[in-house]
Amino acid sequence: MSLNRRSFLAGLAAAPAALSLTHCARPEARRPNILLAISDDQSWAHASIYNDPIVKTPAFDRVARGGVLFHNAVAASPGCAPSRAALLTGRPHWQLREGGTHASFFPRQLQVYPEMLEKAGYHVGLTGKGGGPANFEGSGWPHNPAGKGYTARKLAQPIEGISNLDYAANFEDFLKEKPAGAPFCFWYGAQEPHRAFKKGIGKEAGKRTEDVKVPPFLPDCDEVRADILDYYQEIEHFDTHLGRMLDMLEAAGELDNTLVLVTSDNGMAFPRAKATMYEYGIHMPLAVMWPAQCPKGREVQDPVGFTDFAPTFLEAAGVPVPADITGRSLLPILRSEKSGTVDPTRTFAIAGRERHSHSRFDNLGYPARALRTPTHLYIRNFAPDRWPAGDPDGYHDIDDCPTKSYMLENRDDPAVKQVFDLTFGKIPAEQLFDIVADPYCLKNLAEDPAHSEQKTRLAAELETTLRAQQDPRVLGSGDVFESYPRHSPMRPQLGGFAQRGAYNPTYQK
Ligand SMILES: [Ca+2]
Repeated sequence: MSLNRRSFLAGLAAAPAALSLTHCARPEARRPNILLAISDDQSWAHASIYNDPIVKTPAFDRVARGGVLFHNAVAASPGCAPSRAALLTGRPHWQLREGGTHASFFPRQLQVYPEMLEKAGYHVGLTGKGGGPANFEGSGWPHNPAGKGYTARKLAQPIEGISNLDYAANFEDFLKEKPAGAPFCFWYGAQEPHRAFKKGIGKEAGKRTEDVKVPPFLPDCDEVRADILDYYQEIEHFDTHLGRMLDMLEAAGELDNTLVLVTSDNGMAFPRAKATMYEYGIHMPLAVMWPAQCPKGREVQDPVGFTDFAPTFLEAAGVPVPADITGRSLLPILRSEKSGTVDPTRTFAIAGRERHSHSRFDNLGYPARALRTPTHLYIRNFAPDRWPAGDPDGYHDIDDCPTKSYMLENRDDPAVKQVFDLTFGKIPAEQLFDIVADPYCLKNLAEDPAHSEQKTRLAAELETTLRAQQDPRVLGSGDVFESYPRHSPMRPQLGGFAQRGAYNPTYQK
């Protein structure tokens, strides 16, 4: 025992009054700050601590090492707006009416965790991309439900394809406005690695195409490898600003009592990833730390979902969790000392999708739901007659990009045709993947007799859960998802005069 510690303890023994003061001032007795850092369109595998050989994510890794690295985090949806809506509300997007739909209204009466924390005395703010895209103003919100925006500080040298916001500097401005003694809740929403990328930005930074391990659902060629490098470069931009924010908090002595959660909203904007229910669409990077309260250096296999984040933040802040929140707080996992499976009652997480971009006749979506266990992914497609990647006049549910162009141009090349058909072609009503053996979701086991018992069990579990949550999609009224207004641009060549959800100012919110 050091002399300092011995004299400190001796001092406590001699002065009981000092002990009680010390007790009151314990860091864990204070409400924590909440920092959410969310990238845009990043698949789970792409952080250095997940063993990606190229991308460097020291800030993400720092949070993981200082707390918990999750191996089975599942986005609520493979698209921005529904996934972020579930994160904000703690509820699945099928319970949120227009609020769970891409680019629609976001009902003002929805309860979101940043506003609840603000009412409880938190200093709340946002930089970058919050909830949405959605028409928040038209829904009566004073600002994005993720918080009041901080946008004054810009990058000294803007980079093509990357937001001109200096996210970390805006966080600094936000901290300066924080009333003394108040905890904060901040949403850092990077607009990276959302497309478009500056072509060649990865190579310019010294990354090498020969080092890329191309997921086998994409053609392996230089064009795709270079596209992946550009994606990595944008992830690093997100991570750099997170690192600056962590350093600021550490310098201010605030890091120890800050609950930091780092994730993305949906998978990488490549074919068979974003806007699909496959692993690279819904499996997310996730690292969480709260040094004052949570044992560090752990890796957890429990499946967790985006509806779990809001109740985690509310519980940590001592704010009652509303009864309609379906997610479960992660605090028991975070406070545990265990690695591996911490809570054996967490056996699966669920995700779903409806309408994403305007990509099908009459503005139709691609309704699907999925149940993800630590070993299997079961997907139910409710309209298998539709094209999963969008109608063939553009396959617009896949973001335009060099990889997509390459696949379209070379679709008849035998080296491309198999992966092209797999992703751009129609798919059956049920899909089952063994994601331990097949993390790229290439082999559908749904019709394999050896897996029929497994499939039946997972299908029943999904159905039971969705019914309990009153999902219109399983209750026979799924058409409601096709009826909500869309505020983002519509493609005139799709649907002719019958554009469901075309903006209508008289629509009753
Ligand atoms: Ca996104």
